[in-house]
Amino acid sequence: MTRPTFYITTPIYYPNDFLHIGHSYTTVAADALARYKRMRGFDVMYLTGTDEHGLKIQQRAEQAGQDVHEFLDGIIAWIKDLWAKLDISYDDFIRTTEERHTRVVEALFERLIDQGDIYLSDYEGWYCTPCESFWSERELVDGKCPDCGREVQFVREESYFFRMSKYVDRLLAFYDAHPDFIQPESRKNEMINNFIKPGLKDLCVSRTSFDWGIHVRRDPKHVVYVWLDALTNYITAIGYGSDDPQMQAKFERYWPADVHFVGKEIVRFHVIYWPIILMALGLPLPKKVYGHGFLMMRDGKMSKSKGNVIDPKLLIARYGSDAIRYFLLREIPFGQDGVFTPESLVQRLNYDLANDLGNLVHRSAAMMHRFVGGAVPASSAFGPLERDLAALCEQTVAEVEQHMDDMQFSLALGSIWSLIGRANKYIDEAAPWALNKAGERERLQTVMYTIAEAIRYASVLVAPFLPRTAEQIWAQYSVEPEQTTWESLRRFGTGAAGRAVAQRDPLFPRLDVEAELEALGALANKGRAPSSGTTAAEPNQPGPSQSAPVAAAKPAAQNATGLTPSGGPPEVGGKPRIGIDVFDQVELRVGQVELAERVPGADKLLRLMVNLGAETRQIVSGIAQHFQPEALVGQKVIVVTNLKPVKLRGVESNGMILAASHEGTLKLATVPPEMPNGAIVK
Ligand code: ME8
Repeated sequence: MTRPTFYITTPIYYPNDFLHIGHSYTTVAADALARYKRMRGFDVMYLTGTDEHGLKIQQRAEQAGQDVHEFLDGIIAWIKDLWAKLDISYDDFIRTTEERHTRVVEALFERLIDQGDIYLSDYEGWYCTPCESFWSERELVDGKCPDCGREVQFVREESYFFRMSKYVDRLLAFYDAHPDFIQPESRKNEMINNFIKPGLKDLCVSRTSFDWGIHVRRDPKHVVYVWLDALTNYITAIGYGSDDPQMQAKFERYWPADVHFVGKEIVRFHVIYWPIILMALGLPLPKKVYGHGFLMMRDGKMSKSKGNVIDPKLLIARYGSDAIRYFLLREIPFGQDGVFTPESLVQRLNYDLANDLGNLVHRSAAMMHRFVGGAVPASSAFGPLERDLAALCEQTVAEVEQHMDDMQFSLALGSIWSLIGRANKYIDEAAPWALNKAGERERLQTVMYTIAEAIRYASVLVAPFLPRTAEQIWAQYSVEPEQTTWESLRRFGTGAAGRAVAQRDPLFPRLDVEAELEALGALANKGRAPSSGTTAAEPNQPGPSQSAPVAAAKPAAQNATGLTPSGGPPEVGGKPRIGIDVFDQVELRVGQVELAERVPGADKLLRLMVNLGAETRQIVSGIAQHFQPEALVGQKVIVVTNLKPVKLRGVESNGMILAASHEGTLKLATVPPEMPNGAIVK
């Protein structure tokens, strides 16, 4: 039986500079999905690569005093080394300077001219070199590029154009027939309203003002302009236009792509121009384009000139690749913007990785040695506690599958971490130390088996996200390969007994918050400039083994939590002063009330359904005496989104809304209506 295929791509990045943590974000997300799909039995094709033509690249090579090829080879080696360090499991890496690509682009350009889809005309407009984008006068903001705010140049030159306008109706019909094509859905209206409704302009697809690119065969003073060149990588890489029958079969096998992952700024090229190019070539269109949000720094978008770029290799060297992968995928709901703060990184590493997962694996191994001879014992019949944990394990598998289908990595990790939390709680409740003391051997063995089985579930579930950690746990707990498959998670209790368990250092060290914040501050903008001329790949220096502590932990609990030690500044309003890192633990987002109703039998409580962009949450709020429920519907509110869920009068509340209170009056804290649901409040 042939396996179903899954073809996933990242953008091909511009190698005009070293990549930063933002590029790593897309690549890590695609990697997690590719690994997950492989575990689910798909024949996966994961493509990434580099977009190597254009004026910008030519200029950077000149600045570096290098021949373009030499310049590019240096950066590409650096990029491949980055992906190796981040454990990116791509199946192919395409460079647009490769012959397999250039030859096909040349041929298809000729064909599109012959077909009348590409025609020669004159171009006049404003050009932003860093963004490789043309803008009309009307689109400029204060005379500058609307995307990056930099200077633009007026250009007039003979150019070839792609007749986009001819395909607009077919494109809109395609959107209608494939409502899931553009994800998240909110981006679809933006595309239609901003680019299609005002009248889709024909796209300039050649330039004569620079030389570094694929030349038009019949008119070689023209160089194929970068988006036509770039987008077609998705088909040339898998064999489109190849003479080799094996490559042709590969194209048939994988095309159309299942999903293109892109940042939101290039969604437009992927959902308008790319489908139209494919229509002109008579090819099927990709199934999905997912436009994720931006990873920002506190002071806005990352940029070298602002000095707020962090070199991902330095982060990996300090914390290990899994820690960085985890942070990127857990911290930011896929589709939304998110802010990278050193505080949030350190908190995630300390709480989720060191405390929750690391501690579960570590303390359990120690107990295996202390109580049951260092091997997983056989279990007797499960009691209620075990059945409860078993049910959660099986339910978590289903939840993760659903979230992965929706490409919601942070939610998938959230589900897995709920399970890890529950497993830790199970240990506290089942208290193996007490069973040991009381000599209840049979029960003790059942408990220790259950712990090992929960750890096996967690390790398999985290494997797409944290591949090294999964391998480490499997090695430590001697999990046989056939028990590390997704299918091995169908029934709790099928994991083998008798496996030896080794005692190892903790998987993740607990970090000293202050020392790390200082170190992270120093890491910012430590990326090397390509003009340094030393662009050859560094020797592969893997990060520290994840088991090796990277910083000596400072035990001072007050410092670790950011509370001011006694003798610090005076208290404010009765509460002690806190450090920014404590405040940063609170996640506040903009929400909109979609439903409000009284909780039966509770005169103070309202049950609200609040839309947070990526999800709608149920929140129970003690404000019923101040508001009519109907008056709240549609209101923008500020929600504390990372509170642990609680039950109020039997109704689960998953968050809290903020309100100001004064002398018995209560007013909701709100934001202007134009702030989108899910926006961060800080
Ligand atoms: O646009 N947050 O290349 P590029 C999240 N060559 N993602 C980010 C990011 C950030 N701060 N910064 C970059 C190009 N990215 C073209 C693409 S595709 C046919 C041609 C990621 O080097 C994100 O995926 O500017 C974004 O779309 C991409 O890098 C831009 O990479």
